[in-house]
Amino acid sequence: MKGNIFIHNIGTLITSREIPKNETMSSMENIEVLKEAYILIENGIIKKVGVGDFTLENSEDFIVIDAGGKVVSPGLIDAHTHLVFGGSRENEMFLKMKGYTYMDILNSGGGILSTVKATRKATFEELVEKSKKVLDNMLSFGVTTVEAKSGYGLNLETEIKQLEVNKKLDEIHPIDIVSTFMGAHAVPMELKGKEELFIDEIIEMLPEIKKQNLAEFCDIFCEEGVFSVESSRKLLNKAKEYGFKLKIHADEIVSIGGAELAGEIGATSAEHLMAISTKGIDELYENKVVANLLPATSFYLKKEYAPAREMIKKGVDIALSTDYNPGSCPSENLQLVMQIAALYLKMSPLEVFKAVTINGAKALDREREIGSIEYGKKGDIVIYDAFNPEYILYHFGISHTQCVIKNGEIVYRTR
Ligand code: IZC
Ligand code: ZN
Repeated sequence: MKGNIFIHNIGTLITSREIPKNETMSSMENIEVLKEAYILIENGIIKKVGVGDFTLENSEDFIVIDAGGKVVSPGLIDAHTHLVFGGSRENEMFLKMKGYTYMDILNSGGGILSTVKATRKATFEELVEKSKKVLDNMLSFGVTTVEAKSGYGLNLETEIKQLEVNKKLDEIHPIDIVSTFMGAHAVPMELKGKEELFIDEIIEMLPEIKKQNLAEFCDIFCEEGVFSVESSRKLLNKAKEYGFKLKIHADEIVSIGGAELAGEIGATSAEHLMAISTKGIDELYENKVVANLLPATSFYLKKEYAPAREMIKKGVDIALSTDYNPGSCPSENLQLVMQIAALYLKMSPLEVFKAVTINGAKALDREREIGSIEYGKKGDIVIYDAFNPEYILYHFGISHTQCVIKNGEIVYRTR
């Protein structure tokens, strides 16, 4: 029967179900881990999770998988990507080596603006084909849900085209797509120097995007030299009125108060946060904003890493995502992000797994449906070719995925 799977002989099952904290755990280590466990999925939904022996009745109705004593986790969640775009920007990598910064390149009409040109030119079908390949790679790393932002159109027509590509991908690919409208990604060439005017244009796009039900979240690149805190406040408050949930690219390069704004407006998540202030950390904590950290971007741009340990000490919920995009993170490898987080953000294995499962779900307001292996949630599961979680973080640069199950069906398998 479709969506019926029984997985047994699981050596270590990271269910990511949140459990009460005790004094030996950090604020991010309170997730359940079971030994010698099994999972029963019926009609795509998790029906039973347990340890020890379990006799499966009517086993002929189920696909039975012996996990061989290996590690199993919920399907991974990549809660921040710029998935859909035309072209690529390998030329910038070598400009950066000559000393040009990300912002220098953007200010001279390259960077985001060169991707805007290529995305405006690309057809709907071209964008679908190109992004589908990326989703296949993501799936091979164990990812079963992806957030995808627009923001390479900077006009209504192309922003809608990008969001329609998201919708199409959600229909044709096993990975679930969560759509974010990010028209405020950069000021377009044709309005250079006219940030306020452009913000008003973006605000005018909101009702159309909402009417066509093309995005659940609204996001903005709040950064020195891109969009100010005032512009971000204006746009995001309007978006809230129209019923969008909010995200904000905050304190990536300079600390201008983006995290504080995330707290003030009740954003679901704040992204990047490499330059966050202590006050910003307090605001995230007090307003229950998820800190969505993107350490592969720090790695790629050779920049500071976000102060994850300070955030964890305060009690902030951290998610980890790729930031997959053609400029600052041309990689869709979420397992590499996990490995970088362990090495450079100094996160423990449980903290890392929590960040890419249940906290990724919180960053997308999906924690009631996905992100943990417990009764009633979607049957999204990863089986790793590894016997302990530490090994997955230690052996870096490869994919440890052995099998991915989405809604109770096998959608990727290496052996
Ligand atoms: O295309 O450079 N940071 N937006 C904000 C990006 C990176 C994507 C890009
Ligand atoms: Zn981003």
